[in-house]
Amino acid sequence: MADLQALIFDVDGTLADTERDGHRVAFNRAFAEAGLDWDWSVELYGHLLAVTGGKERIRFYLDKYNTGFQRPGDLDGFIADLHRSKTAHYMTLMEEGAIPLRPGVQRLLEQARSAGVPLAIATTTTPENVSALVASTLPSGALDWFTVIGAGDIVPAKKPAPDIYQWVLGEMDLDAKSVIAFEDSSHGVSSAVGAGIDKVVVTVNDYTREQDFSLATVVFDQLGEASMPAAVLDGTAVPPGGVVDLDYLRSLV
Ligand code: XBP
Ligand code: MG
Repeated sequence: MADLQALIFDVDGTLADTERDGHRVAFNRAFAEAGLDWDWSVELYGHLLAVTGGKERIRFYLDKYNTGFQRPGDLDGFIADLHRSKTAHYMTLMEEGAIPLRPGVQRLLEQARSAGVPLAIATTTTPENVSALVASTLPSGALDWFTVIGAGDIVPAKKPAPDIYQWVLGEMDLDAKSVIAFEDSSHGVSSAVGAGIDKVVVTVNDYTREQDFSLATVVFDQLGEASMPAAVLDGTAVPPGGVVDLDYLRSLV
């Protein structure tokens, strides 16, 4: 049995349910501030999540859902400005404590730290957003819990491309077969699997519940606490007591 050498976490939808009440709201505030009458409803945002990355998502919206918009000459610059404003709004939302961590996340992070199992992040979102979420939900200095944070434009191709997981594995000099990735979306699973990681634990949310997770190792509703056991939605390896802990994760590797 290989050793479990690291846990690599996605952020949006996995550490916290940030999409509907975080990113979506921040996008809408940036649009309003820029004098745009765009409004990304909860439902429309579900469609826009087909594309990862905020700048890429704005472009996808214009290409597919708002084709009549009179585009400025410098579309890249326009999108970059909008996205900068969106990031600022998102960070404000996090400072206000808008989004808690998902059940079991802090427990598992702390358990891994105590056991000396390295932690890392592989996300599509902007690095400042990761810092803001961690600062608002975990003890001071918790960003240092993560040996490596792979985020945003550090790689050119975002999930479902494998680049961000490959980058994290390379930075930590890890064998893909000795780590576990945590994801909430099929794009995230594809990215991890594409990087050679064959153990991917999924915790679904309202936006991703119906996606195809056939490449995942196991699919849960959440990571579970003793008082709130996780339900296995797909997979055969059931954690004792419904709590996804290190013993259970080691048994997967
Ligand atoms: C997360 C995303 C992100 C956020 C927005 O995907 O798609 O784009 O929605 O973040 P994943 P930015 O969880 O698969 O990494 O606006 O900072 O790009
Ligand atoms: Mg995600």
